Amino acid sequence: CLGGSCNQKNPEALAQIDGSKDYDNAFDDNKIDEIQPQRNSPSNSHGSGTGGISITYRSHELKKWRIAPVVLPAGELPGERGRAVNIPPEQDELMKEKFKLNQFNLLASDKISLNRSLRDVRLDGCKSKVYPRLLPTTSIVIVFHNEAWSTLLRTVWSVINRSPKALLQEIILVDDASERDYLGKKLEDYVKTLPVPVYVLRTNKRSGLIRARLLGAEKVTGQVITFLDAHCECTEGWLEPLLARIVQNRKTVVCPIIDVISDESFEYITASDMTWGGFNWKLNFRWYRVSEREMNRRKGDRTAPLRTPTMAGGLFSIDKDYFYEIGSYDEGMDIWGGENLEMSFRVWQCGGILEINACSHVGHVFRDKSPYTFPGGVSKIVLHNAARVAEVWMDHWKDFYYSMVPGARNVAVGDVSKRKELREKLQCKSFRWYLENVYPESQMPLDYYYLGDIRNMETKNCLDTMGRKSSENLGMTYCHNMGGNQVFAYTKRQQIMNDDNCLDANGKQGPVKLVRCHGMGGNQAWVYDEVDKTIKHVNTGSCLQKPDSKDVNLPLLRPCNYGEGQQWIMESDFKW
Ligand code: LR7
Ligand code: MN
Repeated sequence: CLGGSCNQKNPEALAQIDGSKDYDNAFDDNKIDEIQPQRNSPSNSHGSGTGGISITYRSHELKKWRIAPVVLPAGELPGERGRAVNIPPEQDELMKEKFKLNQFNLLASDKISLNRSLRDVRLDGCKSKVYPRLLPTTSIVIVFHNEAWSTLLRTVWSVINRSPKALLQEIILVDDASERDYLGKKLEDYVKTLPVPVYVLRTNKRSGLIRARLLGAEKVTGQVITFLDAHCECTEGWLEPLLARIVQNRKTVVCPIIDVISDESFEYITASDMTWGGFNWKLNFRWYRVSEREMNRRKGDRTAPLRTPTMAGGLFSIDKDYFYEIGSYDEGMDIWGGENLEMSFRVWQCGGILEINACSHVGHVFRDKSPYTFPGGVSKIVLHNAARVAEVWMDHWKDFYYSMVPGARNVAVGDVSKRKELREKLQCKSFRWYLENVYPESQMPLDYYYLGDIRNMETKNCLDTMGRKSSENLGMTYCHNMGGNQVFAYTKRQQIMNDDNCLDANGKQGPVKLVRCHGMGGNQAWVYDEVDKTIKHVNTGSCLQKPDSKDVNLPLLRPCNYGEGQQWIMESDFKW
């Protein structure tokens, strides 16, 4: 969506749908990239059983999945049981037109009942769990800007249909200055006909999702606030597991597993229960595979609550009083972005717990692009919000963000003094504590000597990842001073890393590759000599050398000769 900061689907998971071998390469180590599912089989692991679906997703062709016609069992309406919707070829044009309105297949969504049925996607171990008889009530807060009618109301109906009535206090819809007629009086009239109290609040002036949520939260009369995006579908038994965790410890902030509602076909696709939230140096939220450490803490029980370093941001339950105690949201954040990491860091650093309850599943329509405007400019807003997170919560690790995204230094962060006071008042722990205790698997090194570009003395060019993925060759090009692919940290563990990849070589002559950091030295250990300026590969004793003239972009590993071609500059703010 937003200059590469778009939220990923949680697709690791898609892998487990049919356990197909096609997914063996779906992981780039722990990192879950934009993997496209490949699936040819009619059924899925949750046993819809009735068959009749035939869907082929093709990988490597982003967003060009070929969707074969869906054959519905006789009498079944489109999309029921979470099935994909089939658009006949003659409606192709119309479909494309409508897609632009919300950046998802609106025509498909409009063909599906607002009450559509979904499979019960829970693990068996979840279905048999018994929850406390007395659970708190919750108010559902849904903010939206120009949301489509069918997705918004399907969200509302899925809450109504699949939440125990006694637990559902009310649904609060917050319209963030939408410009579509049907979201006016028509919506107000419609919600009056619903069997539970549903209120429509209006921000009147475009406020962004953070301030819109704050407006909604103020009106909450339930004991727990549950936030949802405006294009979600709750499945059977989604609510109790969230509320039950809060009963056990009111400082727990609980997310469901966020399943994927296809933006192309509106198929409901189960996400993995082996995925948690992390973040990269650009401060984008990212899904990663759950660490061994956390799996062990849960004693391998896939139905046990999962402690997650960060949350996606849109779907979670929180005790209402606790929401305010820990500082609700940062009102200085605009439109979209940043608040998810902000709340994640804040909850952990200030004594709370952030969890994914694997027994709760809610679907969300993930899309590739944002459909709405960002008044003032996308990057300005997103950088502003992220910089506020970095400034308030990340201590000196904010340098990773600013080195990676130097443009953020030129964006005004605004006044963060109130948020810093909050951090003081709540006596929140340091970011080091967070990295050591909550997220030791993160790609933020705990201790490092240097952060910046690495320049060759002879050619004056810089090492560059060229945006390549794990296990591809390291590159080199002219120094651009724009951070990103040319930012490296030289760490106390002797790694030279960019985000989650480390320089790695496994022979005297290289090649030097980028490989997901494993933190165990070996092929990833390098020593920079401040005096002779060499970068020596510990295992082989060879030196990093500028590329040959015939292969200008490929740095080499060669016997050390201490010439300029093997000398590297990384000395500004070097911290020994
Ligand atoms: O100006 C705005 N006003 C709004 O009311 C902009 C947005 N919104 C509403 C919008 O209509 C939607 O209901 O805010 C909600 C979120 O916006 P989306 O759906 O366009 O964005 P998203 O799904 O990429 O949002 C994810 O990241 C956001 C960062 O600010 C929020 O945290 C969203 O809640 C979050 N969504 C999820 O966590 C669902 C799973 C996505 C992932 C990963
Ligand atoms: Mn969303």
